Amino acid sequence: MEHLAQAAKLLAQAQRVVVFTGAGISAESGVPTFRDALTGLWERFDAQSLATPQAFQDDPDLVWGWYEWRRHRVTSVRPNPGHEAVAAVERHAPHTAVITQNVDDLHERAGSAQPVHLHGSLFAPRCSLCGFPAPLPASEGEPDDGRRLPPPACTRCSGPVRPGVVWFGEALPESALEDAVRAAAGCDVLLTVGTSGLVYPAAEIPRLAARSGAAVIQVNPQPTPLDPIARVNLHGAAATVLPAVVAAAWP
Ligand code: BV8
Ligand code: ZN
Repeated sequence: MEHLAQAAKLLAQAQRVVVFTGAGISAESGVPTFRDALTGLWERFDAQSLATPQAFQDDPDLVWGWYEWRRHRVTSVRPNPGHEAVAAVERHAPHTAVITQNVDDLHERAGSAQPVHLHGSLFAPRCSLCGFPAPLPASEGEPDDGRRLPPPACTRCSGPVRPGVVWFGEALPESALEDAVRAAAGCDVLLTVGTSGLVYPAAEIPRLAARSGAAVIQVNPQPTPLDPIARVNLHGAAATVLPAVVAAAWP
């Protein structure tokens, strides 16, 4: 059976669906994927060295400037038909959990009720010392080429405010990971979209679903390490493929 029709059939029959997303689903909104979120000022770094507590400790202005540039970029773009198709799955399938590795708010803005953010969010800064939530800085417009910005001071202890994301070497939020594991272990279908499947423990989620007997459908223009566990591999862009699968599953 043609791949798209096979994916649509699996989704239409599923009682419990997990949609697992990575940076690729936001690419067509104009949000650079994690690998290429390094332009201008940050070009000479690789994401894994910049997205760390050490980098923030060594150069808080450089790291805070990168995240503020990314946050403004997200604020200035819109969800794409891929995000909207994910919200449509939630409306059609009896039970759907959206688990994202992304730190943008595009799933929320497309209508997804409560996406689980395994790696935190650009929109939840907090004090790096006492953890107190910090207000989002008033937007002085996108630092287009990006620039170093001194992080704000915590209103409670004056410590430097940090982005509300999970850095390499940091543990994921316990409740988010627990929700994701529970959803993956109990679903019939896991739809993985736009992730390289390289970063752990998040990358364990689709593999756990497959081990628990779920059918994994992958949407990605490139092959990824998840290919072998996918029942159906749809090689294409999320904003094109996802609406087509949803239209075929729920005509
Ligand atoms: C942890 C938030 C332990 C920040 C992110 C050595 C030292 C320390 C840790 C490790 C180590 N070695 C390994 C580890 C573990 C490490 C890890 O997995 N490293 C990897 C690189 C080997 N993991 C961690 O450190 C994690 N924590 O292990 O803690 C611990 C435990 C207890 C107590 C203390 C500590 C934390 C990992 C979280 C890191 N934070 N994000 C930020 O955003 O700045 S990860 C970040 O990269 C993203 O969030 C995402 O999850 C990840 C990968 O990005 P993807 O989403 O997959 O995007 P990518 O660019 O890779 O790929 C895009 C895909 O989309 C591609 O496949 C492309 O083909 C596709 N695509 C493109 N266009 C489209 C498309 N698809 C569809 N449509 C399109 N149009
Ligand atoms: Zn504080």
